[in-house]
Order: sequence, then structure tokens, then C-alpha cells
Amino acid sequence: MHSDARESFRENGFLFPVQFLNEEEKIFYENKYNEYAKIYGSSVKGDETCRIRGNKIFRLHIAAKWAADLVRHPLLIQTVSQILDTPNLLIWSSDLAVKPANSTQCFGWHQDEAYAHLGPEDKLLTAWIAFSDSNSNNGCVSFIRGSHKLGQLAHKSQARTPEQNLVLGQVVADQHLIEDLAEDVINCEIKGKHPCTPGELFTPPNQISLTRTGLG
Ligand SMILES: O=C(O)CCC(=O)C(=O)O
Repeated sequence: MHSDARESFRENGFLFPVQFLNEEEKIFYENKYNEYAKIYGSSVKGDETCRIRGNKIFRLHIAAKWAADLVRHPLLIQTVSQILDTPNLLIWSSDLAVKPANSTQCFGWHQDEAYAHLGPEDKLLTAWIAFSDSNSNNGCVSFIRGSHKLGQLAHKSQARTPEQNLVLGQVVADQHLIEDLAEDVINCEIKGKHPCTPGELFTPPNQISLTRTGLG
């Protein structure tokens, strides 16, 4: 990765796509995820997809060796080290982010840093690793370019509804601010299971009949 990629991350608050898996590895990890979902997932009526729920979606790298290997992949570590400008990294969590086919579930606008009460902000990032294609139709992650420069924004709790995928339900409190920044919204479209590294994000519903799956 070039230092201009680091600059671009600092300027925009995200960087994508960053490809660190070769074709063989992509298939390997996709299969591993599918096996895991088959063992620990459950399906709901009308949707055959096995979905993992509750505590089993969090800190996957502690529960499953394949996930531990994935989040420590040397090329991913290299990229994150370069962006954060340090060889000392702590993997805080690794959480599944699945949107079933034809679902209404969203993740409202939020900052992971505010969500997890972690900091300082220039020393942390989320690497969102796609296990499926991710695009505007199946509810890819969106960012507001440059919004990380606003610092940590106040968040408010939102009532839990079937449409709301955030575990604590917290979203950016100032919705007018989000509306004012609408022109800077970037959809993180990822073809062929590439990973990316986001700042502040929102993700709309999956409107098509293919599940959208990632690990953040
Ligand atoms: O996968 C998504 O759509 C959102 C994930 C997310 O909110 C996160 O990684 O913090």
C-alpha cells in the first residue's frame, strides 16, 4: 500500500476496496463461514438462510480458528498497520454483519468509535471483510466522506425494531446534520468479496434475494 492510500484514508475516513485474499483463500473463508453458519445458525420461517444470532455473532476470532486466522491475515495486518502507522495492533472484536435476502434490516448512521467507547480515533479502525458481493441493492455499507473530521458525534438510542440491526440501537442524534451531508454519502460497493476499512457508516436494506454477509 502506498502512503497516498494512508492519506486518502485520513482524508476520506475510509478506504476501499483493499484486496488481501487470493481466489483460493476467498473460497476457503466463504466455505468456513457457511459451515459455521450451518452449525450455529438458525433459519426463520420463509427464509432458508442459516443466520447466526445472539452472542455467537460477536468476537468470532475468539470462538473460531478460521476467523482468528482471517483477522490476522498478514496482508490485512500490513494494511491496517500502514494506515494506523504502528506495528502494535489489538484486535478488539470481530462481529458478523449479515443482512438476509429481501429483508428490511438497516444499521442506522453511527460511528463505531462512539459505539464501542474506544479511542483515540486516529488509532482505531474497522476492517469490514465481505463474504459476499456487497452493493446498493443488497444493502452495502455507506460512508459520509470526511465526516470523521467532525469528531465524535452525539448518539441517541433508537427503539429496537425488526428494521434495526444495531445491537444497542444507537444512531447519530442530529439527523439534520446527516441530511445536510447527503451529497457526501459514498456507497461501499465491493465485488468479489474484497475487504474495506470504514469510518462512519450506514447500511440500507437488502432488497434482493441473496444474503449479504460481512465480518467487521
Ligand atoms: O455490515 C453492515 O451493514 C454494518 C456494519 C457495522 O455497522 C459496523 O461494522 O460497524
